[in-house]
Amino acid sequence: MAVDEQDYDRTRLEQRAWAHRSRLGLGRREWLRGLAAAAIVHGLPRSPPAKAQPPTIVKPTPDALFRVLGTNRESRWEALRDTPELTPVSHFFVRNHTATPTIDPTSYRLRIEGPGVRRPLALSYEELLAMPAVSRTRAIECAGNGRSFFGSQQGTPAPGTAWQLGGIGVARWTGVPLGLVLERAGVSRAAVDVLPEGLDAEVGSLGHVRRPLPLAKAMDDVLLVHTMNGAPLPPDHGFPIRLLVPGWVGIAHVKWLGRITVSTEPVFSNWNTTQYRMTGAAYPEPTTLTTQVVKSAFELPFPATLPPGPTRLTGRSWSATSRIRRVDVSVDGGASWRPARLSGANGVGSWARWSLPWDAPIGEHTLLARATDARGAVQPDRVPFNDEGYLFGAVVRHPVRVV
Ligand SMILES: Nc1nc2c(c(=O)[nH]1)N[C@H]1C(S)=C(S)[C@@H](COP(=O)(O)O)O[C@H]1N2
Ligand SMILES: [Mo]
Repeated sequence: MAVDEQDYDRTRLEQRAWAHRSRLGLGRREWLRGLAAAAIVHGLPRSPPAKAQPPTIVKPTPDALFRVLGTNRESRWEALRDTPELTPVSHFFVRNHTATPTIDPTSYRLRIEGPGVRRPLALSYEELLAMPAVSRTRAIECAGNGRSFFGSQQGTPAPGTAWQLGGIGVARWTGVPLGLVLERAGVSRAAVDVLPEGLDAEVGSLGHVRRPLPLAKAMDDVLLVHTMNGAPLPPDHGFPIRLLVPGWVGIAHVKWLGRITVSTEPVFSNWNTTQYRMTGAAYPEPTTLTTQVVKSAFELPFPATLPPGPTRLTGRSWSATSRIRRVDVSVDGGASWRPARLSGANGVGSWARWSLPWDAPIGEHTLLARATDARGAVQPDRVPFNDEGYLFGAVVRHPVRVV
């Protein structure tokens, strides 16, 4: 099997180091000693490269939990049904433009530099772990989540990764407020933009993943994340450090963060000029993608097959900027609607869980779920097309066969 043993060993050691930490109630220093041991193994001579295809993802991604989409893995909604509000790492989607890199935490540095800071910094992993941290429960969702429905539902297919609705996960992210680090770096009043950059391989001519953030957002609620759901950030999700940019499209949450350049002029990269923009006939003035839109998903296979009789339909709805106020469900292709019962935390930027009883009759059915958020944003029946198929927020028609 195409598993890189070196990567695997390292992951396992990290997990063991963390398990020790929680079992023995160890502090950060001891935990880091465990990670150092991982780095020693990491430094051992590796076996000669024999495999044709290096793996792009480190963690196991079994077929029961994920759909393979090139270098990415989409979560299956029927598998998310059994998960609590926080998506376990085992079920969390992966979007890699290239491949998960192996980063040695002992030599890792996060550089904060550029004309917008007076005191450039190079922070070690240990220094970052020792800084004051805050935790936020937030979704990370790919801007292209739902893209396949532009084709299957609106007859205008968009190029790019053909996500259904599994390009989203919610986690408890813990890390250092970026604003705090920028202040330590002596961010100047002339600073305008902040450009975070990933340490993964360059993406062809686009270079490293890097997408500017305005200073105001960077100083507001952005985190330098080192901990996901209470454990060290796993390699596939950005170990040692990733950005959390609450409410913003997935690409903003740069993984394997190596450098943050603070500029005194607006900066541009392919990642906000040619990619991740809304373009097309409906967008005569192309706009940059920023926040996500309201969406809903049934916790069922797509398409689904169910036995006849009473059942409970379940699903989740989410919005980048507010709680979910209501969810209406149709089991007859949109002819009639009933309100679903909301449950769970339903926090801002997370998701609401909902359910609705259904006495499923034999035959072919189309299920629909339409969410309204607390600000009154409602999922439309159709969304205007954009060339790259971003932000598909229309109500999805979910085919179900009852046999
Ligand atoms: N360095 C780097 N950061 C990255 C990416 C990447 O390929 N490289 N992918 C981005 C995209 S498009 C998304 S949707 C999210 C996915 O995060 P996840 O893989 O942890 O689910 O990471 C973002 N950050
Ligand atoms: Mo993405």
